[in-house]
Amino acid sequence: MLFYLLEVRVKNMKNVLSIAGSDCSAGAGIQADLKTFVANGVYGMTVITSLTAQNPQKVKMLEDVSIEMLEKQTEAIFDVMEVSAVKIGMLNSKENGEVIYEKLLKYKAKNIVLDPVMIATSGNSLIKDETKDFLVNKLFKIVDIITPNLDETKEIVKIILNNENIENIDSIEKMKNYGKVIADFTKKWVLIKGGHLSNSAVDILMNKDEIYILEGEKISSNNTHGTGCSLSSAIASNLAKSYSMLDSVKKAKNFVLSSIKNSVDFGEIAGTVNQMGEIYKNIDIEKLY
Ligand code: PXL
Repeated sequence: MLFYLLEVRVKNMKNVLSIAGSDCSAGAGIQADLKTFVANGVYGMTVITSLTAQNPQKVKMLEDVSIEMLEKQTEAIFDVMEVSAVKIGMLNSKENGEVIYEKLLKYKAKNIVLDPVMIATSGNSLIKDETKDFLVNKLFKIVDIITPNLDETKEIVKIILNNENIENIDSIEKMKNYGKVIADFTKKWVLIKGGHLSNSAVDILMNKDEIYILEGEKISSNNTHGTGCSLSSAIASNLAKSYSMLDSVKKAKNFVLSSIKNSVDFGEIAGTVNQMGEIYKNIDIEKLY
């Protein structure tokens, strides 16, 4: 009897790398990034910066990987793989930040999206203070876009202006002003995420010459763990596929919106976004295999 093995390969799939922390409950971090890559049709890879023992309520423990382990993971990828875009998430220690900085320069990495992760959804800090300075003064200068939320924007502006007394961001006007400080300082694209504004869900995309006000649908949900990670990873996926920065961000926003609308509910505790939600609605998995 003859068996024919039919091998179907996905042609021209772009490779995208996430350099980020692990969230064992898989709502955020590299786990969210990998799900985002799958849902966006790119081949996802991961370099892990830190392990966290956490659930949606609390980070119980955080441990950075060693410098050598971080170096080896990065080399293992870049030595042999084509990398069409990079997303950077949690970077706790400055030493780990320095490794990433050197490697990205060495390998001439392109399409770099930096999510300046500072605080977990549960409220625990995911970055050392000295690393914040390193991000702003070094890493920001070699990436293509930075995607801070309102609290992170405030922290970044404090560092750039060397002023502790920066007001909270409570309006679109302030988002624009603070965004301009960051864009002028870095000469890069900045996406200020306004999801935490009380009455709107406007994001502002800008660089030193252009500004786009991106209106969003505000949906009240308790299941938003992973939105920031998913957004930055989706932007990286779109850049890898050669979309412009504006289109990459707009498509990523649509993706996150549908991931929130299809979120996973864990009952009492906060739920998480479901990156595969839209796809699941359109296919019957039981019939596939
Ligand atoms: O959402 C930011 C984030 C990034 N990376 C890790 C996280 C979180 C939030 O919880 O745990 C590992």
